[in-house]
Amino acid sequence: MNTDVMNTAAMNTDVMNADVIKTGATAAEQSLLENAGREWAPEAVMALFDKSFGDLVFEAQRVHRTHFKPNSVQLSTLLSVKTGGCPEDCGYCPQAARYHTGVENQALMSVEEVLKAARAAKENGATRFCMGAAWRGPKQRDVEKVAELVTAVKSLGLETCATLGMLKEGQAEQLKAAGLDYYNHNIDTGAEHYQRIVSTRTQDDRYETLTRVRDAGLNVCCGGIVGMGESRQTRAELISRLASMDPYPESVPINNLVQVKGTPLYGIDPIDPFEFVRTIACARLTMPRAMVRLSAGREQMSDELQALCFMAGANSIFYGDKLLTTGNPQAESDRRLFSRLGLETSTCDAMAAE
Ligand code: SAM
Ligand code: DTB
Ligand code: SF4
Repeated sequence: MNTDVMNTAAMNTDVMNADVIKTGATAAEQSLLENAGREWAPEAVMALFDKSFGDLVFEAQRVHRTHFKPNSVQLSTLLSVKTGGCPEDCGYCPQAARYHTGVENQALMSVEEVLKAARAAKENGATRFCMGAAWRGPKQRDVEKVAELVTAVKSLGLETCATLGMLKEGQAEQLKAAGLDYYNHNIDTGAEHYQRIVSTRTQDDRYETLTRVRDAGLNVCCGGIVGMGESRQTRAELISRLASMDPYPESVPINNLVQVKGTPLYGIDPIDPFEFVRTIACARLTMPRAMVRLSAGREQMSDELQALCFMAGANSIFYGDKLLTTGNPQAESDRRLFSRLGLETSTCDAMAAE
């Protein structure tokens, strides 16, 4: 990492400390804006994590309001279009064939089945439909079939997203040509911790796919999972790596590990909820224009914790009673929460601050 960059980021953090939190002046906004598109050293992100909770959430909320309407949230609905039987060994994942989690394998769904789910998602208010497949990466014939699914979903007027694993040369372009808007591919955690959680691929493999996705002109959806026994330092590294991508991802899902019996991470100590909120706030501060998605793990969260996440800068969720294979709050209960918090739902395009 370039030391000038590290120093700039650290200095900006000092500026925030000294001038802004006390005075409420706009210097922090300025310094954060200047940082957009620059590298964020792990040390600089760590300095954000180490702030008092109130200062951190206050600052994140302010940056959020600079770029987005403060009370709008975007809704994405997930569908597992190919389930289970995955050859990888991701220690968090219920779909890895080698863990006995009770997930039933299901072959790639037909266009009709997917359209039915996508229509229901749209009727329920989702604006983006995200199709997930339990593959290490798609074969050429899989990409062709998924391309048909993408075109069909797009024709309903929904934004499209897919998460299919590692892509080979040319595949991202094929998906883009079919009408794909976003590709989700998470780096999951810090580099060292990653090797403890996944052994069948490297994090560099993930970066290679992310480069292909970016080069094909697709929007990048890339984030991680916390609550996997990592340290704060590791969380700071995750955020630093995401924020230092040039450009940083348009969409940043922050997942709280859903512990599934049979996976190696089942039974691990859960993350302190305030630390989860801090992670959201750090994502918002370092990637001011990204959609920060409060992702997996909401079913295990209280309404109050979710409200704190929205205050810390989350402005998107997965909506619908299922994630891929695990549960998510019922749409009805989410609608009640939005109403209690005075949140309105919106498309990404309509969310920019006026
Ligand atoms: N197989 C593809 C891949 O790994 O990229 C796509 C599907 S995979 C299930 C999508 C993402 O879901 C993973 O990268 C991981 O971040 C997240 N995920 C999987 N299991 C999870 C769990 N138990 N809790 C939270 N997030 C999880
Ligand atoms: C993301 O970051 N989280 C979603 C989506 N991208 C594909 C997946 C969460 C999966 C949770 C475990 C499951 O339901 O199988
Ligand atoms: Fe397979 Fe993706 Fe699950 Fe890893 S996260 S086991 S690659 S489905």
